[in-house]
Amino acid sequence: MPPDEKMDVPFPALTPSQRLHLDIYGYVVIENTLTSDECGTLIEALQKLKHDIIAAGRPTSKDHDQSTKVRGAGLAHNKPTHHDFMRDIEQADPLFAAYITHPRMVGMAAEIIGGEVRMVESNAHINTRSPDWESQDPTTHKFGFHRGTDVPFGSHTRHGLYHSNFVKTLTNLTDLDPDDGGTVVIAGSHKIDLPPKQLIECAYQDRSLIHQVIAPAGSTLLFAEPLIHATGHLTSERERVIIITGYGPAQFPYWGDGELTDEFKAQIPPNQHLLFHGRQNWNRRVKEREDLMTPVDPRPFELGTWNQRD
Ligand SMILES: O=C(O)CCC(=O)C(=O)O
Repeated sequence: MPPDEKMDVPFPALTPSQRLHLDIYGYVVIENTLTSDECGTLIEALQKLKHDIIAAGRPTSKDHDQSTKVRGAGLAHNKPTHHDFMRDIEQADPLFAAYITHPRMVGMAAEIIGGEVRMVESNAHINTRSPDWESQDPTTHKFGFHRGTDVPFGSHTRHGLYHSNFVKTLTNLTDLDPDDGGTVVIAGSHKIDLPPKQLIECAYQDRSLIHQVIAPAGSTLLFAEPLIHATGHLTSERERVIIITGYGPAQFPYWGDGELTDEFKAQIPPNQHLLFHGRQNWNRRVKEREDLMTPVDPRPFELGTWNQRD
């Protein structure tokens, strides 16, 4: 690929201690990846999308007819609920494309994947507490735990460091106090090749194995998808708004149900072609951190304008 077709992304994108945290636990929370103004504009755009999807009769992302969806996006579940999970949001607002192409997000994903990356899915959640929250005992609450790929297929180690071929950047746009339903994970489960059912049962027996994201707005949970995770238990009166990009190696397919319009495709600059279209090739063009102690590339990056990046 000619140099002018590569995006300028930080490498390494994590400090040594952030990298070690991810290796040990399968996740790390990075604060201040987005400013409060950036969170505010993203929340506004997501609320508008949610409003427009409801006004359009709650189309699901699985609808084959793209014309029923709202700017390419749809819901995971079409029944009215306290938890709206919006899928395939990549074209629904230029701000969402700015999140997907944010150099810090791309750089963090690339560091864990260990080479060139593409976007494989793009989602957001807006949720409040469930109507029956008062009848649920927080000490015995059961989460919707799952993993996105299994440990042996989804992971490799190089230079002593953990890598995964399916990584998410999940950014909370609202503050997450302990009652605000931040994502929960079974810490370290990204390396444990046992049936998830067993790991989940053990985590319920010893809840210290379950870690929850408690972080100010504008923090990103970077995690490897072999890590077992779920939406947390929300009991406060606040609404939670999060935005998520799933990244994979460049030769993986996009596995959402959106279809890029010709108008959107025409706006993709050459240096983001790989991120949106991937590359059909056996070569994953490895770029792996060689030493835990290599310092982070600390340059600040803005949400900015998605298709005007270096
Ligand atoms: O809602 C959350 O915090 C978790 C999202 C999730 O489970 C996922 O992206 O796979």
